[in-house]
Parts: sequence; C-alpha cells; structure tokens
Amino acid sequence: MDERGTRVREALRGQRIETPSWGYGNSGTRFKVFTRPGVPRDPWEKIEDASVVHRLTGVAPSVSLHIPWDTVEDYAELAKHAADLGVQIGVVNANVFQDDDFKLGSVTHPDPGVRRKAVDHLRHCVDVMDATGSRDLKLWFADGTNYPGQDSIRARQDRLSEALHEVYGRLGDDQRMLLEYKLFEPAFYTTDVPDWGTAYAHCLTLGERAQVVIDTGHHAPGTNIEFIVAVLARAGKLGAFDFNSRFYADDDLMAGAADPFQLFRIMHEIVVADVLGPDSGVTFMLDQCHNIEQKIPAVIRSVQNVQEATAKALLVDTDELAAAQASGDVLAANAVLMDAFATDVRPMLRELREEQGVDPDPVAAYHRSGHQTRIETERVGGEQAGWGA
Ligand code: PSV
Ligand code: MN
Repeated sequence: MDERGTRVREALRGQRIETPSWGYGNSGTRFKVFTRPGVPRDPWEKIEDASVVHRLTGVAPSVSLHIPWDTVEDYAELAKHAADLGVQIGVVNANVFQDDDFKLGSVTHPDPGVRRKAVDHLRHCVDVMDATGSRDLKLWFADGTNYPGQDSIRARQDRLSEALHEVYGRLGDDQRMLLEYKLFEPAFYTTDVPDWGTAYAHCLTLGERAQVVIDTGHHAPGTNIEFIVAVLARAGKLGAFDFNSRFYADDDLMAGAADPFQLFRIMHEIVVADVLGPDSGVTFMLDQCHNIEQKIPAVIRSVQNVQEATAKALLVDTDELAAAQASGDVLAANAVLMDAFATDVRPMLRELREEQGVDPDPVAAYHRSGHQTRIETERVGGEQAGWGA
C-alpha cells in the first residue's frame, strides 16, 4: 500500500462519530409523530441502542443527551450504565424551547424572570455534565420574533450576551460551550442566533472555550457550508457538527442522504484544516430524526455515510491539488477533487471494518443480530420516548 493509502486508513481508524439520544426515539413533523415497536422508553434504553450502533460500526463510542428529554434521577448512574455498555456520554444539549414560559423567548425573553429560569436550566445542564463526565454544553435557542416591532432586536442581543456570559462562567476548565445557529424556525421574522457570524461574534466575546456548532440543516438553500467550515476552522472556532440532510428546510434526514457531494466538500475542508482526529477538538455528531424509517439501521447508515464522505476527502491527492492550484489550472484542480469523490471507497471501508473486528456490513449485521426482535418483544408497556419527551 502506498503512503497515502496508509494515512487514509489510519485516519479512518481514528474517526469518531457521536449519535444523538433523540435519534432512537419516535419523531415526526408537526403533522404527525409515528410510533414504532421497540423504540426506547427512557434514556437507559436509548443508550442501549447507541451502544448497539457502536458495537456494529466501531466508530460511535459516545451519545449526546438532551435535557430535559433525558432527565434521570442519578446522572452518574446513567454514565455508568453507558460505560458498562461500552459507550460514554457526549455532548449535553440544553432545551429551553418547550416550556410555555418560553413562548416569547428564553434567554432573550423580555421578562427577567423568564430569563432567569432559562439560565438556571443551562446551569443545570452543566451540573449534568459534571455528573456524567461530559465535556460539552450545546446551546441552541429557538428565541426570536415573528413580527417586525415585536421586540428590540438589539436588546435581545444584549440579553443573549448576558446569559451566555453567566453560563460560560459556570463551566469547568475542561468544559466547552458550543453555540449552534439556525436560520429560522420556530421564529419566522428574526432569530436571535440565525447564522454562523452571530454565533462566532458571541463566542469571540466569551473566550477560547466557546465555539460554534454547524448543523448542516440550518442554512438557507444554496449556502456554501464548506466555506463556513473553512473560516471557522481557520479561526479555531469550529467546535462541532450536527450532521443531517435537508432537501427543503431543517429536514433532519440521514446525513449524506440528500447531498453526499456536499458532505464530501465539508469533509475535504476538515481534512485541509487537519481537524479530523478525536484530539482536534471538533466533535462530529449526528442530529437527525428518523420519522418513517427504522431508527437503529438509519443511524448506522448515517455513520457509514459520514465515513464514506471522509474516506473520499482523505483520498484527495493533496500534492496534485496544490500543484494545480498554484499553476492556476482550474480544470485540473477540480478534476483532483472529482476523482476522489468518484472513488468507490466501500471496499476499503469493508476491509477496515474486518480488520477492526466488526462486520463489513453493519446494517446487515444489525438485522441478523436479533436486537430488533428483542426490543420489539421486551419494550412493551410504559411510554415510548419521542421528540419532546
Ligand atoms: C434544533 O433544530 C436542533 O438542531 C438542536 O441541535 C436541538 O438540540 C436538536 O435540533 C434537537 O431538537
Ligand atoms: Mn442541531
């Protein structure tokens, strides 16, 4: 094997992808949440499903929590449960968007009492991090307005900044704040953190341990996401990804399903910035909902899609690319990228899996494993976990 081949395999062996607890629960749109037999009824069962994905893929050793959806009495016990199953608790996602008090906003609400309640929840999420050993607090705010004049855009930025500073001050030295942005929804006129620029500006005033999260579904159609990746990575402010696919709005479909070429271009910028490895500080998470498909195989498929995009990005011949770029050979430079993208990396990934002692076809292995039949038989009674619970 040539030197590049060895490096590609080495990088792929070290790749880590985090899965979301809510990806295992029932989900839907505002029109309907469909239920499915075997879906977890609590955070313990969600973690069990995440551990199955890790066992079958070998590259998904952590699971993101969502508070309050994953509220338990004893978080240390939950972390132990995860460890017993061979995974760990990853990012803690705060939820200040599903309480009646937050109708007009959470940390940017005009009423200081509501803002206090929201900030207290964010501080509580840091308590959960302390108890579970999680390093990252992820903040996404549904805050915004629906009508011009509804509230002061500027005052809301001041309130946001004040809240972020208080929570940042609560973090331990090894903990980070990851600030996520989203163009619109549920607010339709202004959103308080609508784009990477706003998130970046706030992170700059907070400090080194505040970084931006790029959720691939949170942009206007046609946005060049890899440009954002390049700029944030260069500034040392790229903290994490929430991978998913969109055709129209925030569709939360399987990563790499709508546009594998976009995912490849994103991973190319990651490789260029040399921030692929687990020590790079960039966390690669999935944030998706499986509304009509089986959950666990869909998560596995997403993990594989991210692996495939990464493998193709690693295969880009960087020497040839640099030479073509330096000589202004536009077509040759583009051809280098397209050659890598057109490579069928599936045989290499199958080989790598075999080397690592996992089945070369994790989805087939899942169907053979009996896990689906077992959970459908055992997980009866109680209430299934779903988006929002
Ligand atoms: C919001 O749309 C988001 O992308 C945030 O990451 C949330 O935490 C997640 O979805 C689940 O609602
Ligand atoms: Mn997200």
